[in-house]
Amino acid sequence: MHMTPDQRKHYDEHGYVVVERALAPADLAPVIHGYEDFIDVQVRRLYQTGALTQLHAGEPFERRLARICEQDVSIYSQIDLMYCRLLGIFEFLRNDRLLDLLEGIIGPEIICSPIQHARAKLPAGLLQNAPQADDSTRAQIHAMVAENVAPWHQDAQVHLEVADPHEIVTVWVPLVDATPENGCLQLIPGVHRQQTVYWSEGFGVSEQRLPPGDVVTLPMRAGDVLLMDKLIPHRSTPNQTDDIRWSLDLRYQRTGTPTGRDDYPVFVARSRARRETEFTDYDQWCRDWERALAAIPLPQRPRRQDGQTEPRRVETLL
Ligand SMILES: O=C(O)CCC(=O)C(=O)O
Repeated sequence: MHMTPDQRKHYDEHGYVVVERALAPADLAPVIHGYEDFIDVQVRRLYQTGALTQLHAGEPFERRLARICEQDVSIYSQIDLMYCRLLGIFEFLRNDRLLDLLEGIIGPEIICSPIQHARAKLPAGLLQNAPQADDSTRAQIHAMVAENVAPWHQDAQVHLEVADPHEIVTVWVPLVDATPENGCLQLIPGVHRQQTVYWSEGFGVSEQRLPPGDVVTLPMRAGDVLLMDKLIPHRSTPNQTDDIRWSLDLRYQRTGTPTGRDDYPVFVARSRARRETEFTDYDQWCRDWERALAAIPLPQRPRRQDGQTEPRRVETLL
């Protein structure tokens, strides 16, 4: 599906657009089934060792991992896509419907940035449902639930300054319906026009430091896709339901531009000019991530050098 002129105009003016029903269930199914299979294998392994006393096999995709986490959190910590490295995810990163939308913004030469995540946003009340968990598990649950609530930030905060002048599009894809109850995204439109990185790595930006503007809450259905400029401030709110709000957030940009995280695997997702450069080697992708993470674990990646809260103006090069 290509972007309509109205969608493109909305993106330019507001710095984001939600494309409803951009993806079919068949586009998301390999990702969801990949996670279901991954979780099932891990659960059965933990059950064998006695770490889990229940399989929770009857629970649906959006709830099973939450029930598991009440007892053991080790699966949760492997869920992000660079650790899990599912074939379904690798294929999804090159999904034609996604790339068609992106082509409307970036043009036909597109790379997939390594700044990409799968999120299993846990219920805020998970700890209350885990009275039997030991102290260490309870502490981990507490931290995991907290890290799932993204405070106000711009995605430009999480790449190095070298990528500041370049357009980077965040693609946010809910795998289940995202609602105000389970912690959908909120954003402040139009801020991209100020061409300013407002904060550095200072996550947890206070409301007082936000650039002025109305906050838009974005409920989305599974199959909808949000495209968002890297300078748009956004956050997600706590998940007040019993289910997990699963989502992917991916980033794409024009081939040849720095991602600002160039120690990690970047690849050509689409090239109309040089088809042979499109990256299709799943095993190589796995090896590339393995090697990169062994060299620099994600928590130790280089960070921006500018101050925690000083605004930095950027001139976008197109
Ligand atoms: O999915 C979320 O809850 C937060 C996502 C986010 O902040 C991002 O993609 O930058």
